Amino acid sequence: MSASLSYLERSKLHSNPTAKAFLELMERKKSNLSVAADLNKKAALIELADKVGPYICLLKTHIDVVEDFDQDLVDQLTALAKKHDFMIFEDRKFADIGNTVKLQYGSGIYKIASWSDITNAHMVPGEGIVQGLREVGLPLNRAMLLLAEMSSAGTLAKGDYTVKTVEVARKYKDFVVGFIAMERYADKEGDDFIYMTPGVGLDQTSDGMGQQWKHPREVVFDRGCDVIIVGRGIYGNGRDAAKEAKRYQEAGWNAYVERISK
Ligand code: 5IU
Repeated sequence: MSASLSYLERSKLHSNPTAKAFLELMERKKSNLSVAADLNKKAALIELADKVGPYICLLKTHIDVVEDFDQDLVDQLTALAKKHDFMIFEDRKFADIGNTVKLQYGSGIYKIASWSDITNAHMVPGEGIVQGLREVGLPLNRAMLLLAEMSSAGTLAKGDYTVKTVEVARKYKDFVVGFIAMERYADKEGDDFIYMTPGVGLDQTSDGMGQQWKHPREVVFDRGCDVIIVGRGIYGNGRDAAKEAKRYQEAGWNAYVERISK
């Protein structure tokens, strides 16, 4: 049901302020594109964020790969998020018990909760992981996604694991606002999850290391997902990142418009 509603209509169904603001932002900017900025130098990451900023709704980071990380990087990224109107998603994939993830999320060098609008976690440890992250994130108005599936070949996140993950998300809807998933699951009354999908490419289907890339239309129109996450398709192989981002923004948005008008 929610696959046929506009992002703006769906923003009204959320109580989580980040989810609400994110869906409004997507509509305002006409973008369901997230760029996966897997770069290991601060300057390169800032340059990419500035180039693709006008076309994206969400910058996905792996902050722990940045060799020269410092607080100034965070300050610059959050300033770019304001300038270009996008949100930040630290793809941390927490995977420990509740008490440990609380520390990993709120403290350490990165202090992820202080700057990342959205983060995510594996369900392997059980629902304590959500309770731990929620304790830190909710007072800061943050949101999280659960990893219900992965894009890589041979992933163990499937079947019953995925079903149980969705059940936990329903229990903590004030904080768990969506999934990393490869397709949209059947809605239950009151569901409106945001589906974000990595493994998206217009030109190639595989990287030879297990990654599998699908066309944006397959992801958004056929499979009903909401956000396409694109990395190397935009910045790899000396590509013109701004030009590619525009191309992916249009492909993702057209597939969404087609979906809600069917
Ligand atoms: N990513 C995946 N698959 C997954 C999950 C995360 O590719 O199932 I969860 C991340 C890894 C990388 C980005 O940061 O999404 C995809 O980048 P490429 O478009 O360059 O493959």
